[in-house]
Formats: sequence, C-alpha cells, structure tokens
Amino acid sequence: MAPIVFSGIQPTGQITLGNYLGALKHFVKAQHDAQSYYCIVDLHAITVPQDPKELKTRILDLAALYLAVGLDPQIATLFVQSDVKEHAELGWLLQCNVHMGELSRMTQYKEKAEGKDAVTVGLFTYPALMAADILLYQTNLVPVGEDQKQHIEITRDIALRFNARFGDTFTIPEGMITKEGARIMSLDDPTKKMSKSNPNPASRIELSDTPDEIRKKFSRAVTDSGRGVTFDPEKKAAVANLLTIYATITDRSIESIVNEYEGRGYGDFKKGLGEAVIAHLEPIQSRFQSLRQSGDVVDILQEGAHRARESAQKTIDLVKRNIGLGTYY
Ligand code: ATP
Ligand code: LTN
Repeated sequence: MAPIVFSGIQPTGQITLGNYLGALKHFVKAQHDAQSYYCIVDLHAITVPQDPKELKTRILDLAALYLAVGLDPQIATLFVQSDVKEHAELGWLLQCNVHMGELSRMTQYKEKAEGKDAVTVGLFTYPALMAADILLYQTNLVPVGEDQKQHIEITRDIALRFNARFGDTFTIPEGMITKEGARIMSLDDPTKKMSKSNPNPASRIELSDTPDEIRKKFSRAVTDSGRGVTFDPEKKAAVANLLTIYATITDRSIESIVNEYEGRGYGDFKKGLGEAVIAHLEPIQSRFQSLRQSGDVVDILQEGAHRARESAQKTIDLVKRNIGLGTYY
C-alpha cells in the first residue's frame, strides 16, 4: 500500500527558500507515490500573537503557494488545520499523555520563549498538537527540515507510549529529512538557519522576492575568506550554504557547480546563483498570482478538509474508545 505522508507549514510570514528547499519541494515529490496530506497549521500559528486580518491573508497565500509549487489537489489533500476540529480534540487527548519535562526540553520552545515575558501555554504544549496532526492520519512519513527532528522524536515517543498503555492505536511515523536542503542557513550568518521570522529581511530569500531583490540579497550575502568556490561546510560555511542552495534548486550535484566555477571569483558565482534562483521562482510566482486572483483556493481547501475529516474521525473514534471516553462511537 502507498505510504501515508503528512506535513504542515505555519502561515506566519513570507515563505522562504529554506521552507521551499527543506520542505515544500519534497512535498511535491512525495505526492506521487503516497497518500498525502499537506496542512496549513493555523492553530500552531496562534501560539504567538497574530493579527486576525493578516492571518487570514497568510492562510490563503500559503494555500495558493502550495498549489503554485506543484501540489495537485486531485492527488494530495490540502487543507487548513482549524477546519478539521479533530486536530484540536486529539491535541488535548495527547496533552494528557505527555509530560511537562518532555516539553521543557524542546529546543524550538526554548528559542521562541527566550527573552519574552508573556509566553502562552499553547507555545509550550505545541508539540502535543503537532503529534496530533501527524497521528490523526496514521501517517508513515513526515517530510520536514532538520529543525523539526526533535518534534518528530517526541511524536514517536507519545505514540509508542499511548499504544503501550491503551493498545494498538497509532502508526509510528518517521521523519523524512533529506540530506540536501534540510538546513538552509541565513545569508547574513551561516551559523543560523534561514528563518521567516528573522528581523533582518536580507538574511533570507522569500519566494515572493523580485529578481532585483534576489540579485541584491545574494550579492550582499556573506562569504568566507579565501577565494575559490569550494565545498567545505566547516571552514567555509557561508560558501557551502550558497552551494547547497545552488545545487538543490537546480537539481545538480555540488561537484558539478564547483567545477563550473573553478578559477572564478565569488562575484561570478553569486551572480550565477541569483539567476538560477530567479529562473526557478519565476513560474511559481506567476502561477501564484493567477491562483490568488482566481477564487478557487477556498473551494480546494474546503474539499481538502472534507477528505481529511473522513480519515481523522476514524482515528478519533478509535482513540476515544481505547481511552474509555464518551458514548458516541
Ligand atoms: P520560523 O523560522 O518563523 O520559526 P520557519 O521558517 O521554521 O518558521 P515553519 O512553518 O516552522 O517555518 O516550517 C515549515 C517547514 O520548513 C518545516 O518543515 C521546517 O523544518 C522547514 N524549514 C524551515 N526553515 C528551514 C531552513 N532554513 N532550511 C530547511 N528547512 C527549513
Ligand atoms: N512544527 C512545524 C510545523 C508543523 C508540522 C506539523 C510539521 C505543525 N504540525 C505536522 C510537520 C507535521 C514547524 O514549526 N515547522
């Protein structure tokens, strides 16, 4: 049987090249050989403050982008998390099966809570809701970037513990973290991951950036001392990051790019990289514009939620029965 694939992205900012190369590009590949669910995780987005109007726009933008990068709603189920109530329901049930100590060790929580005086309970229990997203669909594989490894681990721990306590209920999922593109770094600091919430917009390429913005950001991207374009993630982390972007966006090997730029300077290399990224993003951007104007996006999401619900309800009924809750299954 085809594996079940599930993943989600938060509608919290402009989608970056990191999100694309670490996650979205793999969603598109995986849809052909799997039964796949790609979710816009708006309930996760509200673990930090969001402006209601902006959130709504970002949800629809992200849905149009899912379609523009090549997800096909005929074969993949595309939906918004809050449209399928079972996510919040299972999120609660799993919160009662996860320990404070486990959640306190989550690095994403520690990073996002650092320096803030008002942190929501939702930000702390975020991994239980993410586990619910994944486990609701009896998921086998979860394509994500490397930063999500710890969340996948805790999802597996929660599922194993639940099955041991209440009987076989959940499939144990695995992360699908590919070697290339799993951790794209910031253009201004190769020790930090490229992030849509970094206050410096020059640190990232956004999928909506114009060709001029892309050229400018790459030309200003930090490089390392020395001259040649060589792949050495330890000694030349910035150039290694740019090479990784170049190779993953063009589906070429790093070696062939290194050969192409042999004996040439960083300037030429960054120009070539910029043009490759522009050429790749251009058709995505034009599809995005027409999808966003078409009004089809909401219908596609509602159809997706309808399909997702069918599968989610089955799991929720089984979970409630196994825990001994309610009267309706
Ligand atoms: P933020 O930086 O605001 O916390 P984010 O950019 O990490 O957000 P998410 O919605 O949390 O965005 O992530 C969506 C997907 O993109 C996840 O699978 C995540 O692992 C992946 N991803 C995010 N940043 C990168 C990156 N720099 N390199 C590779 N994959 C990434
Ligand atoms: N935590 C993820 C987003 C996310 C997710 C999921 C990813 C929420 N639910 C389920 C994969 C599967 C993030 O911060 N990138």
